Amino acid sequence: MGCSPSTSRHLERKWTFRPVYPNGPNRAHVPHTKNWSTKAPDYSPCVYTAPSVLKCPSWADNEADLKTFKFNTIDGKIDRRSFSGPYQISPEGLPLNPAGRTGLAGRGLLGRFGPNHAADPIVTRWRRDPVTHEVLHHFGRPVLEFVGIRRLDTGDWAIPGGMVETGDTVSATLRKEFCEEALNMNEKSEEEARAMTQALQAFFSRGVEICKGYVDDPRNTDNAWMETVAYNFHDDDGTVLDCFPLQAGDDAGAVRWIAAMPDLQLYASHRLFIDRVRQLHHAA
Ligand code: RP5
Repeated sequence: MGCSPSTSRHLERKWTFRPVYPNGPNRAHVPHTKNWSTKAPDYSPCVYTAPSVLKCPSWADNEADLKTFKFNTIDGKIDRRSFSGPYQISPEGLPLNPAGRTGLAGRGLLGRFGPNHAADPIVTRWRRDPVTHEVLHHFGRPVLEFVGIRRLDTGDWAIPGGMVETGDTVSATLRKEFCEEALNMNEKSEEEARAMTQALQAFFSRGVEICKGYVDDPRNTDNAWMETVAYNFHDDDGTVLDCFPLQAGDDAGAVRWIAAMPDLQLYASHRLFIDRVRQLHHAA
């Protein structure tokens, strides 16, 4: 099977896989029934919020204002609703992870108490023979490939998603994250960036929703968790993306087209999203 061109800022980097909390606390043992409605008297997780979050950057909640947050609603400009429906609040006033206990309390590396909303653009095309341009098959089914990035934090391959910033829409975030992480738009001139955004506008307006909900992200804690909206943008004849060479940017260490095969190992719940895209396109 032919390899597609890919570029990377960090090809020389020696990749290792790292846990997201290498120097942080160990996760406490999670009882068999991690559900909040089941009492767990011995459950006593560490409370940990990373110093970078406690510094109160614009993307994080200020812990001092905790009592004023309106959970399960749109709180001013911040959407604190979960795709899973209303979540419980602890007697201390902290949101409780709808998936249950995680072994770690506090926010860890996440900025918001409760749901932290992200968007994941799954950009796909058919894998083609580099010479004949014929679509390649595996056991009679066409092979899809998607644009994946290597995360700088854990070293995992992932979909180039990112957080929905306050005031931004999901659709704007999908395009922005792809352009920043997979096309290195932040390093382009204003003119180039504008041309790129315009050229991709139609492509990014034809997305198909793949998944909306809780993500099994390694940063999740008892009081803060990731939720995402993943969309598929498919370049059926490969002509749209051919005009844009991949180049890693922002918090992506590398970028490439990856064959969407069933045995992939990806960050968080991303493999599940890719499986759904494969089914959608009746791919191998
Ligand atoms: C995952 O974290 C989401 O699916 C999304 O891909 C990503 C967003 O976080 P950052 O990449 O901005 O750290 O749970």
